[in-house]
Amino acid sequence: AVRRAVCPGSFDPVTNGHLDIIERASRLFDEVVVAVGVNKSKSSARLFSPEERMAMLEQVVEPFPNVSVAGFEGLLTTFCADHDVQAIVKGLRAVTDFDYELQMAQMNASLTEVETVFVPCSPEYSFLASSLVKEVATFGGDVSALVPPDVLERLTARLAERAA
Ligand code: COD
Repeated sequence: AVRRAVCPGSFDPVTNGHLDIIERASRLFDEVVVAVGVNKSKSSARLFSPEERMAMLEQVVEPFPNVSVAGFEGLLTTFCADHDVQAIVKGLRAVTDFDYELQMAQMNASLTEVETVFVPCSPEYSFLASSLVKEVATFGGDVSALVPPDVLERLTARLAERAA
């Protein structure tokens, strides 16, 4: 049977830390679906629309033939059931991620018995978060080592639009 995993997130925008986890998941599983959450609750705080976030992801996962990109609304466990996904892959940056991730993993397992696999993030990305990338870039800091080149370009353009 095909072993299929999901890498879920907001990806606003995708960072090199996300990409590291996606790439490693692609070596562990036959197929990986990167699922972009489009729940309305936090949408006003987003810099990029769901379509833009998915387009950036599609560009950066192009080198990995067994990775695809999808959007999802509602519960992640519903997405897993609909797409025949057996495992949720999450990157852990620090113990502070663990509390919340463990709680979500146990809730998700109680809903559908889907397994969550934690992958320790690479040390060079342990401080990396989309929110910090946006904040640093907004105030003119150099984030070129933290996001893929195409994402940097879109981020720079979007922030310039916002400032205008
Ligand atoms: N290094 C490695 N991994 C990283 C890094 C990094 N620097 N940064 C982030 N990650 C990984 C983490 O595993 C993280 O979970 C994932 O990438 C995505 O990160 P974000 O910030 O883009 O996404 P989040 O945390 O906002 O996404 C949360 C979900 C959308 C996954 C979650 O809210 C969800 O499942 N929502 C659907 C509704 C639902 O089912 N709720 C019930 C849950 S019990």
